[in-house]
Amino acid sequence: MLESNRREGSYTVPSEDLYPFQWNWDSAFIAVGLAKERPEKAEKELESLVEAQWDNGMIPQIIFWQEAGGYFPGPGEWQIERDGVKTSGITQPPVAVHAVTELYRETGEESVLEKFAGPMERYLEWWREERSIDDLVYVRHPWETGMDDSPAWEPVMEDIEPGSPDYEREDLQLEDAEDERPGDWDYDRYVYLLRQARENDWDENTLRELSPFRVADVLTNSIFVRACRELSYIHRQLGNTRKEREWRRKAEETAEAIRDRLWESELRNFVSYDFAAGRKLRENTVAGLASLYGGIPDADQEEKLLQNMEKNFMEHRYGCATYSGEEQDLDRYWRGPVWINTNWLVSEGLDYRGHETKAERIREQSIELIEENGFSEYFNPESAEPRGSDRFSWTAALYLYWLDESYTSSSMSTQ
Ligand code: 2M8
Repeated sequence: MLESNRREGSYTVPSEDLYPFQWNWDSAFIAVGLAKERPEKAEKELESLVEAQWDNGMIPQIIFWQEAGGYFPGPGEWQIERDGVKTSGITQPPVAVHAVTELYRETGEESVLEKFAGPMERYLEWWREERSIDDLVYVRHPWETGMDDSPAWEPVMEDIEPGSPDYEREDLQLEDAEDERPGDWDYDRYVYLLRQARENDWDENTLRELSPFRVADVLTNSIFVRACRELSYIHRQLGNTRKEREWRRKAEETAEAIRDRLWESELRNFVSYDFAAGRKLRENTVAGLASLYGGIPDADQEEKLLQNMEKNFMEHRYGCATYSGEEQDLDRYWRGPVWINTNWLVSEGLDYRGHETKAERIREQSIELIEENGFSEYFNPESAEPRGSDRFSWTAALYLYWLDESYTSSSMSTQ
């Protein structure tokens, strides 16, 4: 399936029917999954991501290497072409840095580190320079978080008056899409934010003031911290002691800001912060649990986070649900279903912090879910029924990662 989703021998589309281009964090998860069995393909996957990197260091969310129908918003809507490459004008969480170290650990090839150290460093510097306020990184579109219609974004989206933008969705052609995909209310605002940024030439200085969506997403921040740690590890391997220390310090600065400013004791979870309105977005989502992956929580926070996880995210037949709260809908996108990439982030995080049994349970449940129901985009946590696209690449790639019997957590070497 991964072979048939690969294009031009280099990158893999998330799925043929719904997402016919290259996506940033999808490619990173795919490279993680391919690193052991097909390292040369994992390397190509990352090379094509880096090839589309903007001069300012940003790696785009979508790269339109070739024409394909069936997706909105396509290249015509974004209207961006740089050095002959068409892309979108936003990014996604920087999982790619960890994919590089994963590939290195599997192959032992120092050339991998030499090739990717520069681009990954420029990417993380871009986050720090263009997208951070007081040590927290922020996103300016729900698509940048990867968890597009998370209930956490609702208060921010409610403050946006999108008018009646003219556009046509393509995703509703998929069977049951109306019950599973984000609604038109969300899409009107997605389009509004896209067009506002386009009208302002994607200029981060302007948008930092103007965009109504400026959110320190806890998931992106946790992944950013982990990425800084992985970059520090890359520098250590390459003998760059000064940079090794510098990136470890940067990781710690953001980790501290998350601990101090994003903890929500009533929920026993970390939450995101809305810079535009100056408020916490108090929703209990898997994004907060992924703080484990960044090694964020202090001992007390960690104990409470694990209690919350057991009670509210592992209560179904299959864990982890992506959201627990009033807006929960176990069939709809990022509002409750189990996703394999967030299960990977949480289980890696649990291993990282020494909770191997809990990590193992999530892996076992994920493997069972996939073996009985296929490589779906997401799953209903109670009925296990497949949802979304049924040939979804990161589901297959992370399944390969877990299947490997000699599986050992890669995370320990960066501690
Ligand atoms: C979904 O997001 C795209 C926009 O980026 C969409 O719905 O059109 C999300 O699940 C995101 O996390 C994922 O990277 C992307 C491609 O799989 O699809």
